[in-house]
Formats: sequence, structure tokens, C-alpha cells
Amino acid sequence: MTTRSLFPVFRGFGVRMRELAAAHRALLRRKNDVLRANNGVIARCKYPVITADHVPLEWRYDLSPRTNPLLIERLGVNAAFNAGAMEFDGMVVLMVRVEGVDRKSFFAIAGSKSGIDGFVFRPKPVLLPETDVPDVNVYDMRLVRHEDGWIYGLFCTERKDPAAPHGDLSSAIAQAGIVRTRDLVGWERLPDLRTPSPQQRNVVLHPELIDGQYALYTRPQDGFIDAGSGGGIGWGLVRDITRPVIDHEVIVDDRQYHTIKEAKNGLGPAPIKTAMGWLHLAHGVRNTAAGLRYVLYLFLCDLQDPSRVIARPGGYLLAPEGEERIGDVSNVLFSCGWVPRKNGDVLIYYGSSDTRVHVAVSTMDRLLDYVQHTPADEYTTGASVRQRLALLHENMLSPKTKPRKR
Ligand code: M1P
Repeated sequence: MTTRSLFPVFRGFGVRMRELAAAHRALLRRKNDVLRANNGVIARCKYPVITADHVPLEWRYDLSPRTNPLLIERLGVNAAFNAGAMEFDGMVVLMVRVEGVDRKSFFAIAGSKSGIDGFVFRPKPVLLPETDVPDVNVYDMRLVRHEDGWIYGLFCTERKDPAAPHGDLSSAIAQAGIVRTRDLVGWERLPDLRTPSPQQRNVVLHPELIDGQYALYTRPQDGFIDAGSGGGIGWGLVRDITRPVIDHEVIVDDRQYHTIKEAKNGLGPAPIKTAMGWLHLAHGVRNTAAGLRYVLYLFLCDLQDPSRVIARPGGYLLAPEGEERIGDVSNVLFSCGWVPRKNGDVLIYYGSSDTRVHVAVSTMDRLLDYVQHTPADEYTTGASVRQRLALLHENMLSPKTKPRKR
């Protein structure tokens, strides 16, 4: 039966199709601006680079007037966030975590020339090969171009906890899933990583072999949400990546009381090799009266021994601001991808509040200056004041006009 609504918002198929397509096209063509307001290290961009609205209409709507005459959205998308990133074929590609309204996340690749705007999804989402135990949910893939010639994707695979008491439909087990590819088209699934920890998230592959073995950053934790007695960014070696087992995990970047990573932390993308060391981007989580707060921070590891931290700036590099603060899981910044460009620019992709993907820009020399010369957290308020007094003292002594020689 055809009804005639009193509200003129529901248009006929043809008009609606044209409106939807025009809005989508305009969104994809929207130019982004790098904002001038910045702290000398990092500059945000005006618009997010990917949102749920960027997802192709064909993935959401049945576009046939015969089977969907009202042009109703059949498979809605809730969010698009936490994207892995790399350069491929002269483009920046993002491996986006797309989450349907059914709460299932899947991966989809979007590419852009500039890296700050114009991201367009490839025609189809990624259908991941599975292990014998199907993934109930997958998310947060870190893409790594490894020295063995493969591109690896490490992601979180989540399944119901078989030991959960009857009626507990929330407890899950998170583990690290591994795929690899040569072309970002065909994917080979390897077995899930096995480690001494009952739960793993935020597992990242180091891009180079260490003593002939694959090195992985881990995040051991006791429970699905709580780090419990675990936590910290771990490090372990795997002899054979096709049978990935870590027997021994050491913590390279621990949680600390009264810091930005008091509750938990986890590595972001794979580290970038620089002349000064391996540069890392990670997220730190603390508890507040308003819930968990996720911020992004940097640290630097030794070139010869990447499990040794050599610089650890105190505090965060990026924390949620403005619209970034609001979303499905508010007050969260989370990164799984960054792209160092040949000219020294670094594009940092981050998800905000489990809802959308942003990019912030920096340069390698700025990030290295920041990571090497920002004082470490010394864990007491007195020490913090003394750091500021030392800065003040330096400022009173030194000329204001010329940069100081290092
Ligand atoms: O909801 C915030 C984040 O929570 C998880 O990260 P972590 O394991 O460090 O707490 C992940 O589910 C991540 O995707 C999400 O953004």
C-alpha cells in the first residue's frame, strides 16, 4: 500500500537517489585544510578524512527501484575509525575499521593521493580469510611492510569466552590475527598469535627481523577490558611467522601510577626507523570520573636494540579536542597508522571516540625534537614544578630572538 506522509522529507526514488549521490560525491570531493593553530609539533586538519558517510552507497543501500522502491538503507554503517596506513602505488592507503549497525567491524581500504583529503574506498570491503574458529569481530589492523617482502596486517580478533558463566554474553577473548599480502588484494591468513597472556590487543609487527626472528609488540592483559596485573607494551620474538608463538614477553613500556597510561596502554602503528632510533606512537589510557580517557604519546627506542626505550617524553602528544571528544566511546584518540613521506612530512591517522578517522600533520625533525627534548614524567607534582622553573630560568637567561644551538 502506498501512503502519503504529511512530512515532505521522504522523497521518491529518483529524487532521493540523486540527493544521496550528490551529497556523497560532495563529501568525497571536500578539500581539507591543515589548521595553523598548533603547538609546533603537530597540526590538525579541519575535517575528518573518513566517516561512516564516506562508505559507498552500494554497500549500504539496495539501489534497485524494483526491490527497494522506497530507497531505504538496508545495511547501515555506524562508524569508520582506527585505520592502519601505508604508502602503496603512490597513494596513501588506509585500512579502515568499518563498523556496521550490527556492531560487527570489518576492514575496507580507502586511498588518497594527498593523504589529507579525497579518500575513496575501493569497490569492495575486504573479506578476510578465517582460521578454523571464525572471527566474531575484527578490528584495528596495523599494516607493516616487512623486510621479508610481505605486507602484514595484524589485527584484533574477538570471540566469545567459552569459559564465561551461563548468561554472561559479554565476556570475550581478544587475540592477534595475522594476514599477509603482496598487493593488498589477495590475503593469506596465518594462525593467530599465541603468547603467555590470556588476552592480546594492539599487537604490532616490527618491520625488521631481529637476530633472524620476527619481533612483535604485544599488550598482555588479564581481562577483556582491564589490563589487570598485565598491561604495558610488551615485546617478544617469533621464530616462524607461519606458526607464530611468543614464549617469552618482556615489557618495554610499562603503565605508571598517575600518568596518562595509568590504566593501560598499547602500541599504535609499527615504529618508524629514523637516524635517532625507532620512533613509536602509542595510546595511553587513564580512568576519570567520566570514564576512560585515551590520548596519544610518543617514545623512542634504540636502533640496535629496539626493545630498549631511550627517550620517553612526559604527557601526551595529542588528546581529544572539540568534536573528537564525542562519539560511540567518547574521549578517545586511538591510532593504528602513520605515513612518513619522502619530503620529511609525517601524516598521523587517528580515530576519535570510536567514530571517525582524522589526520594530523607533522615532520620527522619536529617529532624527533619533541621526543628527544621533552622532559620525562618524573611522577610527582614537585618534580613537575621544578621542570617548569628550569624552563623559566633558561628563558630568562637566553636571548629570545635566535634559536638556541643544541
Ligand atoms: O574503545 C576504545 C578502544 O578500546 C580498545 O583499545 P584498548 O584495547 O587499548 O583498550 C580497542 O577496542 C580500540 O579499537 C578502541 O578504540
